[in-house]
Amino acid sequence: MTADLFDSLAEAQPSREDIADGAVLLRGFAGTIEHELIAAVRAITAQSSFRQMTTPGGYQMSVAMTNCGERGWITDHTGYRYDPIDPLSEQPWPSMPPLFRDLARRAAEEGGFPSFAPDACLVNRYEPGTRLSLHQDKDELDLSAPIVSVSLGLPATFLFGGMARSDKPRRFRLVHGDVVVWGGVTRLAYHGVAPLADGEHALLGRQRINLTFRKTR
Ligand code: MD3
Ligand code: FE
Repeated sequence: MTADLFDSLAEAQPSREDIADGAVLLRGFAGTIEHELIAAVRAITAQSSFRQMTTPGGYQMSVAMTNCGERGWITDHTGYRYDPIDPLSEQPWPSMPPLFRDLARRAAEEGGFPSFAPDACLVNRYEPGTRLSLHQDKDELDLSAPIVSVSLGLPATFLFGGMARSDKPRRFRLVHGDVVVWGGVTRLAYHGVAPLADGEHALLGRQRINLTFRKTR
């Protein structure tokens, strides 16, 4: 069976897989609303474009990012933070589409976290060769809330490490439509994304888009 055929079968049959303590992989959970999600991403980026941010250490990230919701994650020479204003447009971030909110809430519930109310959605764009090095997400005040991630476009190899940066990461393939709920002790695990392999996605072309829903306060 080809990888593409396998992916389409997986999308057609949503499944639930526990991948770690508090982390649940919902294969194909977002597949049924793929067109609406992509249209919403386009509307968001028309207001707040994708941009490559620079870390406090002076490195330009290879992944391009934007946000929607009440606050957006940004990094610059001063640090990392959630800010209500997009520094590029100098306007508030686009509001979070109800479709996004509902998807995140339904997924979190499925993953065992009822009434998840995200106030921020970070939108990451990967082009072939781009990667996200191992890191922890700890800029959110309420670490009892999960993070919900939605993968669209080209498949990626997700690196899932432990509580120490030196723990050898496990590798997961995440494909278009996959949703993961990251909660519990997993919330502070190191994680990243391996350099994106080149390819062509039927709806998104040569890119992968990842949405992460967060409750930041
Ligand atoms: C596990 N994004 O935006 S999503 C990020 O595919 C980020 O773009 C990756 O890491 C991406 O911060 C991974 C999956 C994810 C997100 C947050 C986590 C996994 C996580 C937080 C804790 C543990
Ligand atoms: Fe992260």
